[in-house]
Amino acid sequence: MTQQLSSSAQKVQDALAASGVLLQVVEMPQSTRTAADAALAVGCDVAQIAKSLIFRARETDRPVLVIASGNNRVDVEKVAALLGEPIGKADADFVRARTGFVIGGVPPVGHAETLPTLIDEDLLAFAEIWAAAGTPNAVFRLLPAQLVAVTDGIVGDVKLPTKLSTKLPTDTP
Ligand code: 5CA
Repeated sequence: MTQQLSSSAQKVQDALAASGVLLQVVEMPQSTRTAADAALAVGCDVAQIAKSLIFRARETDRPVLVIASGNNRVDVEKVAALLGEPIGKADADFVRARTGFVIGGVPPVGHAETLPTLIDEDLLAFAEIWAAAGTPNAVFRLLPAQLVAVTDGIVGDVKLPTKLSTKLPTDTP
């Protein structure tokens, strides 16, 4: 049985179909607004959630899409170096205006305009991953190679190094 999708989720489903991939958007009863919510809802590791984060290029004012593994934080300096332009944070209004989607549902495809896209290389290690599909409770499952193909993204190192310890040496007894 095929479920009736909300219009935002249908936009993502249509964009996927137009790319020629057989992927199915699903609307969950639970929230998938954050990576942690999405992992809980679909029953995968949070690292397998492909977070679609929008940044704002400082010189050209264009939106930039960074797709990161759910438990990584994005290093804006690394993204700027790959892009060749400094970037800053985007606010909720900018995200909605330039992608056509609200934060918590921003998908990797189907945006109002074509976005330069960078993909966290850590996502390539998984057999399957999950991405947002236009609303805070819509997602779809895909292969990492399909994410690269449908977004035409550049795969690279975009993550902040993880802190090994927050303790100062003086904390040690
Ligand atoms: N649906 C899930 C993944 S399937 C999802 O969209 N998760 S997310 O992490 O990609 O989206 C939430 C992200 O939106 C946060 O990581 C954060 O970077 C961003 N965000 C949250 N609140 C704001 C805000 N007020 N302004 C700008 N960005 C925000």
